[in-house]
Amino acid sequence: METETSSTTNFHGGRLVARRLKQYGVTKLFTLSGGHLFSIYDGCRDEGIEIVDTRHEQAATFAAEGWAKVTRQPGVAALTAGPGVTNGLSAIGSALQNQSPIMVLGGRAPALRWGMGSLQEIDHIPFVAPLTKFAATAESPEAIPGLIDEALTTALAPHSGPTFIDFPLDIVFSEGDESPPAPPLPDPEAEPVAASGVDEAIALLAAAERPVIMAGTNLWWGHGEKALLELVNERQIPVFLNGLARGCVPADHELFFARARGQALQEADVAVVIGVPMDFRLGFGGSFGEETKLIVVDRAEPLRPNPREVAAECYGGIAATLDALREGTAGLEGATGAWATKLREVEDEKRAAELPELEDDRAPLHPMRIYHELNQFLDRDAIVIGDGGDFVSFAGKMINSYEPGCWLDPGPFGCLGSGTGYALAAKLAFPDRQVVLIVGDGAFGFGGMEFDTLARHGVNVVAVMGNNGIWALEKHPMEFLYGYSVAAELRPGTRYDEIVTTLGGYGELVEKPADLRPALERAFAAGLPALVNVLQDPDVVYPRKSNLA
Ligand SMILES: Cc1ncc(C[n+]2csc(CCOP(=O)(O)OP(=O)(O)O)c2C)c(N)n1
Ligand SMILES: [Mg+2]
Repeated sequence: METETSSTTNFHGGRLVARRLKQYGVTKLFTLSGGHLFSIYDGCRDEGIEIVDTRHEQAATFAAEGWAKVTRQPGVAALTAGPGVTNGLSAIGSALQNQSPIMVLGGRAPALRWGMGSLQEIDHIPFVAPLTKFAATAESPEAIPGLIDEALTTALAPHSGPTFIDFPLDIVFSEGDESPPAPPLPDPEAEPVAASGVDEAIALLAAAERPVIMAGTNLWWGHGEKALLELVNERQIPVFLNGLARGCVPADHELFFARARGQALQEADVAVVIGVPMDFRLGFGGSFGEETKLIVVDRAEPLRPNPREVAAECYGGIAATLDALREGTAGLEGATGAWATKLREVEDEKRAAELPELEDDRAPLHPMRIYHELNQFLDRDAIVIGDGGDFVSFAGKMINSYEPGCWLDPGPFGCLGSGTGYALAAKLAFPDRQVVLIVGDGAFGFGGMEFDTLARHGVNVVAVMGNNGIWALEKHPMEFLYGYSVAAELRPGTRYDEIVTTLGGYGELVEKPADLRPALERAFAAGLPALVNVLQDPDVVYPRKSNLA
């Protein structure tokens, strides 16, 4: 198909796509087949980009997001025209709210007959644009490399997020010249210190007696984990983490706290809020005390205005800004040990109160017992992925992260079904590490067929299911509010493990606590994607304050 000319080289559109991806170091394309994508596949085959095909486009798109989350390199999915793209929308919406840099490539009905009613013809751009930072249609083969440059650059630039290009069938099958080599992509480590707010922040921090740090996902996207650890160590500031920041300070660090969060954020005189919006997870700012002075550090201005007054706003490179805060407060009094000691007492007391639940020997099992057993299996660098309702809330509490990029949850968009896609990508990116999927029986329904994908591609993820036969995160609150529940039941005791076995994986049912550990041992040793289907007590209610707002 290629013809050499004196100054430029002609390639078909799909090959132009693949050549650009290769220049940027992309090694995997997550997809589900469709004729509109054939020339992109052909290009990937020629360029040595691995095609990983799933059973639903949502999973392919979540896999692209999972790839981004664990590698911090852009994840790429290709979705066929029309229903392929619409099936990917929930995952694109998740990537937008998680600020995950992904690029979605769409097939598209031919430009030549546009508007005449071709198969799967629909204009994606108007409905994809609100979910992305950039959405465009390739108008010619020559335009393809430049569009990919723009889409990947935009995906990675702060705030990072999803981008989209679709390729009309006639254009992606035609030949065109390749434009000059790909320019370098944005480098988060080179982002400069915040242009303003740093002096105010230093003054606040230097005078603080009860400082805390609350850090979230953009700390990870902004490559701020090393700078955070140095700031925490040198200034002795207690730290709380959520989202992808989990693990940026190891769970066994003397200044890492989790259970003391409510009290610490309320009583802090100064809180440094790093890379996390003050959304529902932080009570729209109300998680901090009324008197707490806030320092907000992020890669760029927040997408929504801060919901409460902020004393110092520092928007710029997270690592450079945290370094500036550390250096600017060197030699100053700073936090006293008494504050951290008090929080440690609160933390220890709350953890001690949980001990009986860890040993709970009821059958079906208590979720805390399940995690107590699982924790004994996990390596320090295990990647744990949560997909479900209450079962995952318990995991969020119980699973410790010791390294960054080890905890993947759906994030604030809260989309059930992200887990199998995330797990597929995480294990492909790190084949030698444990990748464990924590999945509710409800959540399994959205992506369970991806065990076929895992089996076909030889991706040995171990899933642990909390099978309570209900949508617990909905059933319990509805009963609390109305005294009854509807649309909240699933079939009790369904043998989801047998589905996995049928799909070519390894499955086991666990009904009693004593059987869990040996089942986990066999699952990890199986050399196949595995599901340990653990029957879980449906009457255990997760102690949550609110789940709707
Ligand atoms: C796509 C999608 N649909 C519905 C919901 C609402 N929802 C949130 S948690 C939940 C229950 C999940 O049930 P399961 O996975 O069995 O976990 P459990 O709460 O029972 O532990 C539901 C239905 C959602 N977040 N995402
Ligand atoms: Mg359930």
